[in-house]
Amino acid sequence: MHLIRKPRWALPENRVTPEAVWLDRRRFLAAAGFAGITAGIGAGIPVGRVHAATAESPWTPAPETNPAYADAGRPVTDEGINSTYNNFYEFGSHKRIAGDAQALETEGWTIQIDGLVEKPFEIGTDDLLKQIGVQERIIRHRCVEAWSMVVPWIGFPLKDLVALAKPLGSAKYVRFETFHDPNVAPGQLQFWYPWPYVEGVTMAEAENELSFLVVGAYGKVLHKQFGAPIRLHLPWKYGFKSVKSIARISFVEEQPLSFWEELQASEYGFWANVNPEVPHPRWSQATERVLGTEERIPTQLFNGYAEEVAHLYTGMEEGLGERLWR
Ligand SMILES: Nc1nc2c(c(=O)[nH]1)N[C@H]1C(S)=C(S)[C@@H](COP(=O)(O)O)O[C@H]1N2
Ligand SMILES: [Mo]
Repeated sequence: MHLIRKPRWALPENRVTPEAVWLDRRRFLAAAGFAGITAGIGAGIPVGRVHAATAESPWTPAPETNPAYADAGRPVTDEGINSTYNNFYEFGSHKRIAGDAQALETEGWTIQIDGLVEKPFEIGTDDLLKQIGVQERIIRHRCVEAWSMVVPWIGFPLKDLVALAKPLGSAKYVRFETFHDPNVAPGQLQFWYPWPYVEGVTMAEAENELSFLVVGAYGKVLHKQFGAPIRLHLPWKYGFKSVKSIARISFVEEQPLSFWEELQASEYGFWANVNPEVPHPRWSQATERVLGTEERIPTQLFNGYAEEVAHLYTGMEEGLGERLWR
């Protein structure tokens, strides 16, 4: 058989890195020229094998399930499926990053809290958990690539951390930054991406009950591929807003420029609220594929969490309408 080694960008569209393709011309050329770098990353992990390598639950008794989020309306996604199908570009621009993500050292992890706060400080995630109690929430997650899952997260409301940080009245947004260490995360050698991964929310969004800082899943310490030791989850927004492995949280006046927005502003906007009526340039958002069952179901406005968050966007065209993406 005669094999022609095509460059990555010559693959058919459905085989190309889902979330990341169609970069602007400058980045595209850089990507094409250095396609070789990515070739060896992420040797395949068998589908459905739990790739956890996590400690048993450090919480005794087990965290209580928040009764408001005890039922996501469909079954929890199988842990084996969920923990082997992840977006975590620091470890490669494909879904099978679980193995490589085990290189992440989470012992002694600290978060820097700075910007418009009474006094900037650094705090260990362990110390944070001594001060803030955790709960479980069974929550829907919807990726802009039109797949979804249900996860039993363990964590605490972001607003508890906001209270601890004591932001000044001038703070308008919260900016999150992932660690940056190309020695551990080879994806960060892909220089056409604007590392480190950054995301942001308004203060009102940060103080909403639904904004959740996640430190565990499936009753265990958070799996590394889920964004250990601490990641954000914003269930009414597309998944890319839910930044993983947070190393820095800043209170700022200007709207943060996120990783994806910086990469491709025509496809990834600041608000990114789930809305079945506003198609992404590459994917209709009308329906979603449920991981595990592979069922196609209709997508709901705000991913079904309108009751909690719709009021944040009343009269705000950008939050809902055609300007969703830019
Ligand atoms: N630091 C970082 N955070 C990230 C990402 C990433 O590549 N890097 N991917 C995002 C995307 S696109 C999605 S859909 C979710 C995936 O979370 P999961 O792997 O736990 O399902 O994480 C988000 N957070
Ligand atoms: Mo995503």
